[in-house]
Amino acid sequence: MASVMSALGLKQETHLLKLLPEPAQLHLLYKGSHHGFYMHTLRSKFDKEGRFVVIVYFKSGDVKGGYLSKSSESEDQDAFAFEINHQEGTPFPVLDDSKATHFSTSWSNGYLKFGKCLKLYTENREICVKSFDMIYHQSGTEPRYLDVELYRVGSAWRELSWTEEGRGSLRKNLVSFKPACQSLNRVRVLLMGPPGSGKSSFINSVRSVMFGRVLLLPFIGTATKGFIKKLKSYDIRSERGGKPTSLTLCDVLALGDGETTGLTLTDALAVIKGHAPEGHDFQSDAPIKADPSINYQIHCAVFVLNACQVMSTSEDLTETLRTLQAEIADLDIPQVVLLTHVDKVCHTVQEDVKFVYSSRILQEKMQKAAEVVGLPVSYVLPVKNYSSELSVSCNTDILLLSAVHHILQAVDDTYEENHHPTPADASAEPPHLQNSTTSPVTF
Ligand SMILES: Nc1nc2c(ncn2[C@@H]2O[C@H](COP(=O)(O)OP(=O)(O)OP(=O)(O)O)[C@@H](O)[C@H]2O)c(=O)[nH]1
Ligand SMILES: [Mg+2]
Repeated sequence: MASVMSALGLKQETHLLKLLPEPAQLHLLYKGSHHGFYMHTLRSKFDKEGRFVVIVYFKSGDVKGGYLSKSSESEDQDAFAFEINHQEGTPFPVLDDSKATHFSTSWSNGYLKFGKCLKLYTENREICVKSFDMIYHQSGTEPRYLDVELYRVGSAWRELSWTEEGRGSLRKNLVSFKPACQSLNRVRVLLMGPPGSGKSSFINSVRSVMFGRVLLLPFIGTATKGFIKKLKSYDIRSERGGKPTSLTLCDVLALGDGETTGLTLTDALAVIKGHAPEGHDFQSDAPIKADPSINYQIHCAVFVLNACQVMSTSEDLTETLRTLQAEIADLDIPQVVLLTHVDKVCHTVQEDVKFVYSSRILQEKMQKAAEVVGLPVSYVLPVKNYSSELSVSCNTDILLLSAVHHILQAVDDTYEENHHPTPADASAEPPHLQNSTTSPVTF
């Protein structure tokens, strides 16, 4: 099927996706201009079960179609017809509501019909289209309609439960999370990325999720060389004034475009190995004097990239990211990529982040992010940080919590397999946290 190209434009697809009952991906099964305009060919492409979309492209540029939630002959109350133009997609409830869609069994004079809105039927063995009272057919050299396509409506490529319950259980998972590796009491996660990629915003956003309202903290800002200059750790508490969860997120100076600006490789590795003091000021040009007596080891390295900029990542930054990736892999420390600003690259996602795993644009950005860092796409976690809104919203929370969940999962997967507790691990806990439930971090 790879050689058969869908005629559905990206904008049309996003309008269509919004009409569907839940986030989904479309898989092209049939295209008239490729497979032939025969009703029986179209009919043969319907699987026994499933959800489908039929689309008719008219010569005028109009796009009309219908959605079926089952391929059987029985009534389909969820079916609807639709029309898509440049601005929007409009659904039409099927007019003959007792038979929302009807599919004839006999292909010789078979038809597929969505009430009175749209009917595909056979005339002279070829498909004709009737929309309300207008009839369109492929006549001679002057086609009245251009193409017919059939898509299977598949699940989004990653599935998440976009419900209040889904949010609740992800939140609960974080609150009750205990690392599988018993010598780890806390999981320290380091966020690294270019200036403005959203490292500090992610910390602020995760804390906002837990507190149930968007926090307005002073550490978010824009500066070409990086706004944050110090190594700073933030415990994630279950609620305002509540107990810290097992997760600590660490913020550092942004990565530069090469070795001459921003966080250096030596400093990054000193931080990851846990030999850098909390509060270390990277502005002072001196490299960190790694102090092996300090042990604030990082358990997961997160590369934070901005989805708006990922396609134009400079060669220098790519090299920095790949070098770091290789060095960190050598230390047996798990790594993931956090792809921020997903709301800025796709309109559908901007309206609702639940479309993040249906969006072809996002899929492309995630592939590029994986390639830039040198990790598989399954390690890329898209998020939308809270940046302009004042209150939290369920689906944004879900995407953020799901990213946190995958980070903790990566830690568990790695440390369960690779980690052989050594005496040094006993002090993997920062000294001030041992035997104490209170943390020096005041947030
Ligand atoms: N729309 C949108 N804006 C974001 C997102 N994440 C961050 N921002 C905005 O991007 C800007 C930079 O975010 P920061 O969190 O300060 O970026 P940073 O990576 O910490 O930057 P440095 O500290 O300079 O290294 C801020 O204006 C944020 O509000 C996002 O997912 N979506
Ligand atoms: Mg910052």
